[in-house]
Amino acid sequence: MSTLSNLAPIPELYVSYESAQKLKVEAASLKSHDLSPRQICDLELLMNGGFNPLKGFLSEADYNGVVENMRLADGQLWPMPITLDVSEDFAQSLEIGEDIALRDQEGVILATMTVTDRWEPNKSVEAEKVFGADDIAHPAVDYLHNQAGKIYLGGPITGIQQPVHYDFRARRDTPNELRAYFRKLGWRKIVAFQTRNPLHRAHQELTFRAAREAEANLLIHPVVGMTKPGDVDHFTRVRCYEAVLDKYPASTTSMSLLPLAMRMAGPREAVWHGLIRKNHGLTHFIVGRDHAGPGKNSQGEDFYGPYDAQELFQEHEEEMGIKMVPFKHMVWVAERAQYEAIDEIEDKDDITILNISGTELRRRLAEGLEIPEWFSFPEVVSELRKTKPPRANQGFTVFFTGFSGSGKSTIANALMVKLMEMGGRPVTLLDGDIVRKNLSSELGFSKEHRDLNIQRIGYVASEITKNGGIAICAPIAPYATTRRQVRQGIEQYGAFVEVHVATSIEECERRDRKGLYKLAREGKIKEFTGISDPYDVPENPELRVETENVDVDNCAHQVILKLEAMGLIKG
Ligand code: PPS
Repeated sequence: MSTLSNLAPIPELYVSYESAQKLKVEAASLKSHDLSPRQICDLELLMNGGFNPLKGFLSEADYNGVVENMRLADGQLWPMPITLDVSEDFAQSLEIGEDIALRDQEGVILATMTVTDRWEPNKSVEAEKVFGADDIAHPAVDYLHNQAGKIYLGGPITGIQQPVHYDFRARRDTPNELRAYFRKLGWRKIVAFQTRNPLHRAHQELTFRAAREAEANLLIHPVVGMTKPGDVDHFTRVRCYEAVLDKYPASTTSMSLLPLAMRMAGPREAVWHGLIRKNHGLTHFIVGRDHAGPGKNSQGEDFYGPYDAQELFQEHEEEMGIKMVPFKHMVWVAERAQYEAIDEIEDKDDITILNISGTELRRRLAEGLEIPEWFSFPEVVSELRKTKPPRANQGFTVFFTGFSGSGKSTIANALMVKLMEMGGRPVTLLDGDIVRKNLSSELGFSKEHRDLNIQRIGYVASEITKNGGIAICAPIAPYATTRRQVRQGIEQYGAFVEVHVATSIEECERRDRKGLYKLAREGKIKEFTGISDPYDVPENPELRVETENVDVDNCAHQVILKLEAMGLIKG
């Protein structure tokens, strides 16, 4: 394999500017699919050649090959299913051979696709084969089962325009733009560093060494499409990267942002990342320990072995045409005041080795503790502190759930008053009845309507949490899956504290404060939770409060104590 890039342009799926203008008008009358954020990322890399050799969303035969053995139907290596998942209704409304318009979230037509294939995938098989387990603790498996549509459409794409980005425009490059840039600078050997995290001193040291070892230039190539839920947002990260970039020699190091939607698929993802980088004109790629690892499975174990990604990459390196540079685990040696690769240190017993894990870093940020200079750059730490203030200054949501008449609203009201008395953050109460009056007045109590109601509450609470406020929600929220979705939406921005108000149905019916239970028993109110409609008891709420023989003030106080224990409020 040559270690020099040929840097010739690679094929894109866009039509010329003139044809695009014409096609855009014609496409307005086609049936259209509104792309999800992940599909927009996939489409961008399909259209600009980042996913070369793909010419569109996978056909059924290509999909089967990719899932089974990482190969397209014609035998080419491709490890990740790039599929267009849609609803059953939309899929059924189409004829095979029909062209559809693909729109972004504002309705702008980005591309058309000729639908050649339509099938219902076996998602459990996809999860097992591609992600290693049918376990929703894996973010991509969760997406597959809980967000992706039931039916996949496949077919070639005709690109009309790139998705619009308003942020960091000068830092975004298509594969051909990067190739042209490398050509211009005369760079023929370039090592890429993939990352979804802020860079600290150890990263700088290891990328620097990787480039030196490969005698190559360095491209910091962070993912800004979609990363693992809970990661530092890309706005903050890019500001951090820009600060770190100044520490590298400008003549040999550059940075470009990649609009990729990661799947956290470990070994397969490493091979995928390699192919994408090859398409961007790179010759070498740094693969670390547990590359693109998704964290722990539902048994608390790692999904993949720490070196699985390196092994799979190495197996396919020759065919991929991009060389792996294995990532060294760098640690700070206090006595020598420098970073060293842990496996190269011979006098381990005589020296002090220091390291701060990602978890420890998050803890220090959350608690406003010191982050030493040997670990990171002051500019990076100050950026991180701005977006991740200590927990006691972050927004959060308290989500009460329980039967009608269980006492949710009363406790929620008492909690609101106590929090307002403490001051510091704005507090909003989203009580079941208030929401039904102001946000959900057209909804009834079918499963579909209840879910919609809870999703609306979750959305408002996530916005409040994101902006540093406290949201107190108090709906019945009878379905565990919907509560979990709301939790996921909120935990990106702050804590989600689920409080199960565990008053028994017998007690609620005995109290019957609104007289509704009587009417439900008489059949005058249908679908009544606990009487004629289900309630999934929360399995692991942050707090369960009993209300029988306990006064409201005490119940609210239990919540306050929990919030204090979680570091969300100061005592
Ligand atoms: S849900 O399931 O979360 O969307 O319900 P929620 O928005 O909290 O609304 C519950 C309040 O509506 C009244 N009500 C009913 N509850 C349950 N089932 C049926 N069929 C029903 N019909 C009306 C009831 O007063 C609930 O108020 P709370 O505050 O929970 O007692």
